[in-house]
Amino acid sequence: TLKPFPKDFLWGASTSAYQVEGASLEDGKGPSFQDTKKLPPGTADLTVSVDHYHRYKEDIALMAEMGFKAYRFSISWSRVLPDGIGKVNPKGIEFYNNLIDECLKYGIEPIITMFHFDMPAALEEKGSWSNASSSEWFKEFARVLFENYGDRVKYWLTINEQNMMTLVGPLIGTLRVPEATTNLTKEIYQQNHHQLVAQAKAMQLCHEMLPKAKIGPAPNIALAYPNSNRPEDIIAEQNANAIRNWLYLDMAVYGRYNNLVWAYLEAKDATPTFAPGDAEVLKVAKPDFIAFNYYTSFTVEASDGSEQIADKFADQQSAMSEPGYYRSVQNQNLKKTEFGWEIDPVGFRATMRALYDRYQLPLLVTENGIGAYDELTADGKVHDPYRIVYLREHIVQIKEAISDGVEMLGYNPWSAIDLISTHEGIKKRYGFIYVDRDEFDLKTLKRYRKDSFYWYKKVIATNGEN
Ligand code: BGP
Repeated sequence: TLKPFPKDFLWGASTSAYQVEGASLEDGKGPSFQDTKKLPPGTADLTVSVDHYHRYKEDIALMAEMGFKAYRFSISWSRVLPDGIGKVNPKGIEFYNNLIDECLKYGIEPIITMFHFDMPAALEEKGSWSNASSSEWFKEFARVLFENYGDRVKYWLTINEQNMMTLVGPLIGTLRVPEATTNLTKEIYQQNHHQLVAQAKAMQLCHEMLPKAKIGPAPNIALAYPNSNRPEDIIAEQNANAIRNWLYLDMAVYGRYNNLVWAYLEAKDATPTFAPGDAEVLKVAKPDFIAFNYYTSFTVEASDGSEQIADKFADQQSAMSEPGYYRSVQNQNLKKTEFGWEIDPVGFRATMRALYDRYQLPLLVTENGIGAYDELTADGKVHDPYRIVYLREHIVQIKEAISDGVEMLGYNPWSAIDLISTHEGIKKRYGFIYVDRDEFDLKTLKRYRKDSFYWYKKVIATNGEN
């Protein structure tokens, strides 16, 4: 028999600011990269999103009805600091004060992501993460958050999916490439280094200012599998795990660059430059837990480097390959979602075990879920059995992992409410709560409870036994 979930397990769900809030230029908010970026064709813009900014009370009430113990959301940097640095926007501070208080009113623990893909436009103009001052900008932003919300917020996440920004930044759209760039890999990993330092400074500051708070990184972690038992594929699998996963967490936890990644960067003449003080803060700062997003596993085979990739960032599969190190391939054992993502609940268990074995820190799941074309029926229902199946299968694997001895803090799937997808607009829905809007027609923006809403409510009420 499997062990039960811990009594104080943080059941909840996630969102991010630009994907739900809207009010993109209201009440003094400065534009962020999300407001100025070129949208993927045929997708909604983020001026209204799902209007969480104005409807947060109704939304939190629905989360409370499901029995949420936690709500993971992000703070829009440019709502709080319209220029990214300097002047604070009181209305922005007030909005998150209200949001936090609304959660606490229902006993919902706010879990705050400090950065979720939305660099203030004013800092984009200064070079974004390529600017060596970016870690200081982030530290000062962190200080504003800790000063204003630290009395009530216990769980902090530094940077959402830093590894995805590094590996597939051009696909997410978060990468800024300065004109003078001659070695793209070097530029990308220098930006990555600035983010690692930014994270370390925020973790250190958090522990100085808020001794009771807990803070951790939130990368997207998916264990890499070898496509066969060919020894060359095992080497590829090790390369893939190092470059995709361990780089980020080895640095966060042990304060050192993973040796396989360092060797890879040396081969590309792309090792990052350390500023004075970087090595020390990276060494000293420590996370209290590891948060991670998991949607699918990752299968690779050996690559001799001879394959020609015309445009590495043309699609996710080639973007996730590293010629000469590993090639991303489809896993023939797995089914896929409507949007082509492989479904691998057992890989979730394998990922939790690997993370805990390697780092011995409690784990917090900050994203997991299935994007689908949900349909609102004439009588106001949304039948989403595929979501219930997907989430149930993944929750069972958390139980397995707990029984394997892994320390789990909580589960916050993507997403609490329908929101604008990073690549596909509103048509790719993830929420327990349906929002009545189309890509280009805002309709009523009314909220509806999906079938998965009632199911998740039972899951939480029974502490995961349902
Ligand atoms: C993660 C991001 C989220 C969210 C999710 C689903 O990478 O942290 O912001 O978008 O993936 O991805 P998508 O919207 O592309 O389906």
